[in-house]
Amino acid sequence: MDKDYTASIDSATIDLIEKAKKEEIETIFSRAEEIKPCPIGVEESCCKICAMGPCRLPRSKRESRKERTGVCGATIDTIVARNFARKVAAGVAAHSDHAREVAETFLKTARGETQGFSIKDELKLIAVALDFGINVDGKDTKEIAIELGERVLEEFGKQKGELTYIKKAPVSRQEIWKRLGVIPRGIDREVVEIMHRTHMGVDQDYKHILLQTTRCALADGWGGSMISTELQDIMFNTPVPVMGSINLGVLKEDEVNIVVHGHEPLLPELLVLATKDPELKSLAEKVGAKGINLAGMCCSANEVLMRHGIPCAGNFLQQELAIITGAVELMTVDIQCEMQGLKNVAECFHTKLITTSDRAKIEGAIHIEFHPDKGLDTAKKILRLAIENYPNRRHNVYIPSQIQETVVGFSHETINYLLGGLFRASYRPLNDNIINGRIRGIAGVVGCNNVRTTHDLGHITLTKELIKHDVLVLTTGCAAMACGKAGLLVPEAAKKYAGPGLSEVCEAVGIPPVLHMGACVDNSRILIAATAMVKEGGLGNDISDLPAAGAAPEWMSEKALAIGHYFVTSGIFTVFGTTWPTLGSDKVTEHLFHEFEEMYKGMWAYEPDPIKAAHRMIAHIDKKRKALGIDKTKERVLFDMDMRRSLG
Ligand code: BF8
Repeated sequence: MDKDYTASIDSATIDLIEKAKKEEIETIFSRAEEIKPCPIGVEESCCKICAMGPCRLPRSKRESRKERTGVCGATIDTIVARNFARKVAAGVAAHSDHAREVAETFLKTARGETQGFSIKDELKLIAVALDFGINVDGKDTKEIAIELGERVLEEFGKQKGELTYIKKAPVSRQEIWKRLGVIPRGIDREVVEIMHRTHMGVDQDYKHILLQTTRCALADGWGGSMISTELQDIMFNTPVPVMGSINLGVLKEDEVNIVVHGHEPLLPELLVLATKDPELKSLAEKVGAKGINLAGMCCSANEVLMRHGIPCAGNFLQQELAIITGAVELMTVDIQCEMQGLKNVAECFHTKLITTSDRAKIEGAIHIEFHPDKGLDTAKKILRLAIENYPNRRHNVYIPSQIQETVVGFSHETINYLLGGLFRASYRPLNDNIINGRIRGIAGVVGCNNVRTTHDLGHITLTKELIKHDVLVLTTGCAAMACGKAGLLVPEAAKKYAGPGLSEVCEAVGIPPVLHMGACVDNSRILIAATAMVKEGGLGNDISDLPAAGAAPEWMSEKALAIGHYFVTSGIFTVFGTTWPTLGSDKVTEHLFHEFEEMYKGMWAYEPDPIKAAHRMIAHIDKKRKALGIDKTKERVLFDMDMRRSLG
């Protein structure tokens, strides 16, 4: 049987897809061949919010009636906008509920009610406390942390006023939001209001629905996600560059393999701690294993990779394949992006699939609920289960050899320090290199894998094209892992793939041309970095003035839409690949793609071809450079005496 090279650009992935086929194990790749996307649903021309429908309104129906409407008279524009809004709300809810769990654990930790957690980054604790207006004078760490935990939790249920972190955005951005009436009040309120407004017979003006969509998305980027990132940094340390390794080759034939998959870094942090337990180490030896090998999958992988250098087994489309190696004793899943198909795959092997969140069970999986008050005990219990399962391997184990070294962990604080130095940490050198043209601009390349497009191809093609044209790339989520596997997250990649200007800067500072900034919630780090560049001066007064753009070439999740929407409405031109969920309505698409530029100075675009997408981003970056008057390389002028006198 010929290998299917259209499924992925990653040969480890292709090898394991072949193994699955030979052993007749169903995976997302085989299911995708059998199930094709619904052509009506793909453009969102379908309304199923009441029991009089579903009303299916494909474009082909246009000829038969004057206007495409549902039975209640809702226009296609209302229907498409409602569907879009609900997707964004689901994405915001996901990130924010993650944030709530982290905030609750943070507060319990501050009060001394958790096991295995502590406040690690005290400097950041003080910085965040000050952001929240807390007076830190004369207070100890515990007092500040308790006050901060209580204040942060209030952000979720706030009914009036503004989210605290809105104040972190450039003033000009806040003014745009104020003028449009889209500043979020409380995180939960904005999600609830979308669900209400999109109920049958409520908000039926697509532009009005999209205003609330913006308010909700901003409650993610400048709310839930930002809160997650900041509190996780305080509890687990702000990332600094670390070496790590990535791809399925990180699994070990002669060790107990445990894969942590999901998003909240709470249990994974304690699993890292538990692997050092001497009792568990000797138990592993007793069952014949050479050690305990913890590896990550999806965003949990990003979290433990950038804080501890724990190896990363892969991104979204590789989750089932990790089990198909036959070498995984146990996989933990908490929340988000975990396929239910994992359960069937695990049943074909000896792998134990463990659900750990009180909000997410998978039928047939073992449920061991994680609670922070007994966190370390739970982590040890899970490790013990994995170790005891090691002798039960029953299949031919095949672990691909592919493994790639990476350098990860470029938080905003680290970039600041690396560029400016310990004593005058600053974005000045970055801004200067953009102004002098060595760096053409900045791009955020983020988001998922999508089985409807070749695994990792969009991420790598787009990213390579950007760095070749001297655009520095910041990356998170599954995009970051794709870049890692392709060898773009090491300093040597600059010489190999980057244009001459970017390469020169990267070599001088010793950084890769693609900077790994973390998990999907850490896209908030990109907002903070962009704001820091504006505040540093010389590149305009607002995020929208920066020569910058964003992309999610292989997106699939509702969280990606939430992220994209807060990028756009924070002033960043953002291009999505694979498919676009408003194509059913010309008016909604026109509004998001063009009229948004007037409103927010940032707009959406859809371009499935990654090379074309890269060039749309570069064209936007060049447009911004021109507006700033930095589009021409300035010749160095040597002043003679007369010229100097005329200056005087
Ligand atoms: O939050 S990039 S597939 S793993 S949704 Fe999911 Fe998409 Fe991956 Fe992380 Ni983000």
